[in-house]
Amino acid sequence: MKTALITGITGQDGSYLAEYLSKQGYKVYGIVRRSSTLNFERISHLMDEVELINADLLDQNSLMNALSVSKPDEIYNLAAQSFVPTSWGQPVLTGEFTALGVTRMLEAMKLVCPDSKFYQASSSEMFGKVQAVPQTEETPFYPRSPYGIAKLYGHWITINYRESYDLFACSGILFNHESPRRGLEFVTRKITYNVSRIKKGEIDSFDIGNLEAKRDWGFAGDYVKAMHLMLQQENPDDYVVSTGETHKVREFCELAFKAADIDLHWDGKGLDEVGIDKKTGKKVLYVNEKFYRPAEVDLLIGDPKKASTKLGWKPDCTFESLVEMMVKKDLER
Ligand code: NAP
Ligand code: G4F
Repeated sequence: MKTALITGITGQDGSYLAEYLSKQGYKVYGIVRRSSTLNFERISHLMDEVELINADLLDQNSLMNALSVSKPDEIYNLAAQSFVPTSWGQPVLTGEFTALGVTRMLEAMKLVCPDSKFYQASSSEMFGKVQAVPQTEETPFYPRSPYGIAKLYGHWITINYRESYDLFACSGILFNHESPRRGLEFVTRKITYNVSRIKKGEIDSFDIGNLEAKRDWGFAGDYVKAMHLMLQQENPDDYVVSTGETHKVREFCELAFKAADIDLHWDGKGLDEVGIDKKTGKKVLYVNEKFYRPAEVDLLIGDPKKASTKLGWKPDCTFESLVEMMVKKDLER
């Protein structure tokens, strides 16, 4: 039986990965930080299958202890401050978690279990102001947020530990991936959750930011399989994981309302633009400057060719099914 240790097991990806590895017959350990109320909603169905260890990315000793206790064959470093807007409000903390946290994990692995395999959760946010379309493993980085910059540090320190100490360390440059377990502050879940509340008559409307931003959105359940595949290869390497399609936030809104049987049409321009329910004439969506970013990433679209040819990975869930799945789950809640 193989053993895996997941940091960030309480997050969206951590929960899908724990589920997947457990089904593959792994003994799964997860790192959780102590808090005054339990925060295990996404893994409540897995509590008999996973073993949780208290540790924090800010605390080197606790990470070393987690590795000594679990003796993992594979380490998946998913923990991070992952919400881009928060990274402008808390840039130093974001650097501590999302950048230096990776060095702490790699140091712990180097000292406690150098023969383990390591996965780092890198991000398409590192491409930022994109230097090529589509983005590949060779595309130069140009991050646009303290989060993107912290992730770039994590990416390079992973490569550096691989080259300096011959560790089996891989970095997955994952494009946006979503699910019904996505945090409510991210745009996709914010839309599907609020559409379901409008449908149920709980609210009349909600506010949104930049409708023109384009993202390459996939399903988290598909993406965790790519993480696992990277650690099953003969040699460590870095891979772009994406669908190869891009869509505007505007299109996501239209499809989400459609999935709730509401035909959305637009009126006005820029900050005065509103989304209107065609049947009732009610305004259901307002553009609010509050959700604009100091520096935006306008377009992301990844080329998953390397992941497809070398890992044999491909996403199963389409953009349309992803939106429908998320709206359906929010309506059921
Ligand atoms: P998420 O839902 O925000 O989960 C983040 C996890 O990190 C949570 O379990 C959180 O624990 C944990 N964490 C945060 N700070 C910590 C600390 N100091 N010590 C220990 N644990 C800590 O993120 P996600 O969407 O699952 O993403 C997983 C990883 O992939 C992140 O590194 C993210 O930056 C990266 N990524 C995500 C995407 C995407 O589209 N989802 C794309 C590219 C890369 P609590 O529950 O205690 O807060
Ligand atoms: O859903 P978002 O907040 O995701 P973002 O910033 O792309 O970051 C996510 O994906 C990264 C991979 O590229 C991860 F590394 C990161 O951890 C995270 O998972 O915003 C997506 C887009 C942005 O352009 C934003 O300006 O949606 C736009 N947007 C428009 N209105 C909004 C809103 N974003 C949010 N969060 N809330 C809005 O009301």
